[in-house]
Amino acid sequence: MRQLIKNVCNTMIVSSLLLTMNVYTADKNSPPSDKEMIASAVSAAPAKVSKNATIVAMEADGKMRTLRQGTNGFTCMPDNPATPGPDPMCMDKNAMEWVHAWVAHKPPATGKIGFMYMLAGGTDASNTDPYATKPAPNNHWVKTGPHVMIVGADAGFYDLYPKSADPDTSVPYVMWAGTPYQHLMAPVK
Ligand SMILES: [Cu+2]
Repeated sequence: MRQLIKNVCNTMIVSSLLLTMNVYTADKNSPPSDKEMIASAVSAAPAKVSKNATIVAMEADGKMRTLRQGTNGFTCMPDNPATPGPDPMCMDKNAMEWVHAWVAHKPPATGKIGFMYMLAGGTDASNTDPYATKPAPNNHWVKTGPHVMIVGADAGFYDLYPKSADPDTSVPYVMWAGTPYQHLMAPVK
């Protein structure tokens, strides 16, 4: 999901990525412009998907602001600038509802399987706690490269995959196993 680690290696990769994609201007402390947020958001999915997707930004109060209306049922969200790395995502309608439920601490709808792209990768504070914002002594950051996610499936689906607190992120694994927000993280590279 969206929490990101600050370490030298990652920051260097991120910086070069951002330079290449023209996502940020020279001043990284200023909030990104709508144009920059759109450029970040579309990097999460294949070009033909993100081209026709709705782009939304999450405001500080958790509300969504639409930056661009789309037509293909996908919604893309830019990198969260509060976290030091790229973590944009593009998702279908069911996954969008799932994200809303997660942010609101509400149970996700049952029987609504959703699909998300995170082709720019992501880093999470914890593989066990959906609301961790930083690593704990026994619970370090989880880094995942470009991946896709299946959310909202039945428990029996997730039972097919590893649920380690310290997962091998180079193969499919379950994040936040046993919580209402468990989901499959499937690398694509
Ligand atoms: Cu993810």
